[in-house]
Parts: sequence; structure tokens; C-alpha cells
Amino acid sequence: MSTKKDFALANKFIAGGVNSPVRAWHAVGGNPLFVRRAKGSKIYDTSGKKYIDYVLSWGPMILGHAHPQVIDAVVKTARHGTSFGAPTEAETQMAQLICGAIPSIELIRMTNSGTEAAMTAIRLARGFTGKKIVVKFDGCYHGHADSLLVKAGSGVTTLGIPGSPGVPEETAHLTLSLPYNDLASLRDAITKYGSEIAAVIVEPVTGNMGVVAPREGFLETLRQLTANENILLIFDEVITGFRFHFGGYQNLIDIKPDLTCLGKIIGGGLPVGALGGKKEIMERFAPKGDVYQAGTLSGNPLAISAGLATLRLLKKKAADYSALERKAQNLCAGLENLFKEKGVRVCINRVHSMFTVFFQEGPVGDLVSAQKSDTRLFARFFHGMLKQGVWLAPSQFESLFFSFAHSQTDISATLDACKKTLKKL
Ligand code: KE4
Repeated sequence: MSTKKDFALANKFIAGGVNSPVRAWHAVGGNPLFVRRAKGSKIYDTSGKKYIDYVLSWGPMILGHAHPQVIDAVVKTARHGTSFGAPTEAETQMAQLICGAIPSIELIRMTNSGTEAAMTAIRLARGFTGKKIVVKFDGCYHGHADSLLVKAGSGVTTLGIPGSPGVPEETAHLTLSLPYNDLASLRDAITKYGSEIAAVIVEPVTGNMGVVAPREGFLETLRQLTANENILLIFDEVITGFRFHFGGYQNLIDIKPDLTCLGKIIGGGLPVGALGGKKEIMERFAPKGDVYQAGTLSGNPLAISAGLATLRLLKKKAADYSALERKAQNLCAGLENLFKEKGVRVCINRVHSMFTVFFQEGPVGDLVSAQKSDTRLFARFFHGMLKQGVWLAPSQFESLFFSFAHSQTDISATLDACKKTLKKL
């Protein structure tokens, strides 16, 4: 069946034809390709065409698709049942592995998505501090819970407005969205609302406005300011957890948030999220504490088996992360040269093995600067690369990822595809 027919049929039964909006390619136009299978660094559409994949299911597939040891672990587990709704030893092993890798996490609670982890973090912070206001940053995405689908208000430190129909103003007004990397507005917000702020949640390195790194001192000051005001600091490491090394980005910058959201990589491609943090805070969760949180499939055997297999392999590869970063560095340097030769102005933001090619001069340090990108040119580049067999994220405002399965050959083929695409751009 052709993509057009696939999508028409999907639209007959699935809202918008997709189970997550970004997959519909509205930002780049055209009918989204349907995928039949994937292996290593490659993904195949329903016509059998092969692509080098830099989306990697939006981050989880750091080992590459269908890693044999991950698949074996899932198959082996499934043979003994898929879900029990009772504690299992594997969940304890998973918790122990994560707590051992990220020192700020003394206790953890598994969820089924990053959204659940972030939503739960907000409730726990409010329950623990007895305060209501939550601070986030423009361009950061923490899943689709009401409190986090909030846009910046008219003034920098005016309380938020709904980011989607269905989010009540009353809810949105309890969230403040500030410019990322902007300490002045953070200080103003704390001066204005300090005694009412329960938590600040931040992507320590953002992936959801495209890749934007924290400015020197931004996160350190965030930690100091929140600690001084009894405000919980939540690091949303759903993307960055185990992406740069065997641990969180927080380990690399020696900052201990009070709570950390995880997801993606720790599930090895199966539905997983997690919330972890200080013992005294996490113990407020039911059943020991009084902050309610639950999930039929939280910590389910299949997801845990994929996650455990993935993390155990990553722990063995701990030394290879620098090679992973070097691959990303080589590709980005090659892309930079090709765009320069062609006279196309791009700003490539890369943090270790995640990167974004912004179609603009740059620099890109927050949402306002990111939005100066030429999204139409990006869309043409996206389709050109697709034609050349390279699968990029179908949005200028997303991150691209490298996996341990990407080879030097993939890098050369990607640069060749870029050269051919730029000729036609
Ligand atoms: P999920 O509920 O999609 O598992 O996780 C939400 C989430 C939370 N925090 C961060 C930093 C995230 O990046 C995400 C989800 N990321 C998007 C892509 N940037 C998922 C892709 C999609 O929505 O289909």
C-alpha cells in the first residue's frame, strides 16, 4: 500500500492518522512515511526503502534498533508472562541500577511515560512543599499534562496561559513560563512569587526547541536560587538520561536536583518513564506517604526487561560514549563545511551525541532565537535528505540523535546525501 493510502486509511480510524502529532509531518508537509521495521542505524518504510535514522524513536534507541540482546531479553521475559500487577525482582534491579548511576536519586518510582513522570513530579512537589506555583521555561517540553501545557503570559513574569484548549485558565495560572537561559527573569519571578513557588522544572539540555545548551552558570544559579527559597528543582532528563554517559547530565555538571524525570533510553524502546529523587521527598508517595500516584503497567516486566538490557549494555559501553560523541562531532563538522561551501546559513547546536541544524545564522540560545529559523527551508532540506535515504526529525524544533550502531559509512553516506540535497535546495 502506498503512503498516501496508508495515511488515508489511518485517518479513518486514528485521530489525525497518528498516535502522536509530530509523526504526521505537519511541520514539513507531505504524507508521513509508514515504517515496517528497523535494525541498527537503519529504518525501513513499507515500500522497503532503507534510511539512516537520526530520530531513533525520539531518543530511546541509543543502542540502535532491534539490538539482539534487548530483543532476547524481551522475548525471554514474555514467555513467562507480560504483566502481573505485582512486584518483581527485575523492578528492584532496575531501580538499583538507576540509583547507582545517578546519586541524586535515592528512591525511584517507575511510570509508563515521560509525561507521567513530569506530571507526577509536579504533584509531588506541590504535595511536599504545600505550595502551588510551578516554573517552567519557554521551549522546554515535559509531556502533555495540563500544568505543563502552558505558554508564557503577556509579561515575562505574568502567570501562564493555556497552551492548549482544554487546559483551564485556573490551572495555567499556576504555571509561570520564563525564557530559557534567562537568570534575570528567574530572579524577578522568585522575588515576585518566591513564597508560592513549589518547583522549577527544566530540561538541563533542551531537545524540544531543538538542541539548546544551558548558558554558563544558568543551572548552577537555578540550583542556588531554588535551594535558598525552599523551591524544589526538577531536572527533566527524559532525553538526557543515559544519553551522554552512564548517568544523567546532572552528574557531568555536578548539580543535584531534588527530583529527576527519566524516560526514553531507560525503557529501551518500550513504554517507560520514571521519577526519582531525595528520599524524604519520594517517601511522600503512597502507599508510605499521602501523595497519590499509580499505574497498572508501571514497572511491567516487558518494559523493565528492555530497559534493564539496554542499561546493562550501556554500562558495559560506558567508555565508548566518547566515541559516540566523536561520531556526532565528525558528522556536524562535515555538515558545517557543506553548508558553508553552499553559502547556506545554518547554526548547528550539538551537545555530545544530540544535535540540531537550525536554518539561520544563530546563535540559538532560547525559544525566541530558535524561532528565527527558516522552517520552510528546513522542510525542503528534510524532504531532500529523505529522498537521499536519510531520516531526520520532521520538525526544525527537535533533536537528532546518534546511536552506537551508526557507522563511519553512515556518516559518509549522510554527508553525501547532504551534498546532493544542497545542490537541489
Ligand atoms: P512521553 O510522554 O512522550 O514519553 O515523554 C514526554 C517528554 C518529557 N520530557 C521531555 C524532555 C521530552 O522530550 C518528552 C517527549 N519528547 C517528544 C519529542 N521531543 C516525544 C515525541 C512525541 O511527542 O511523539
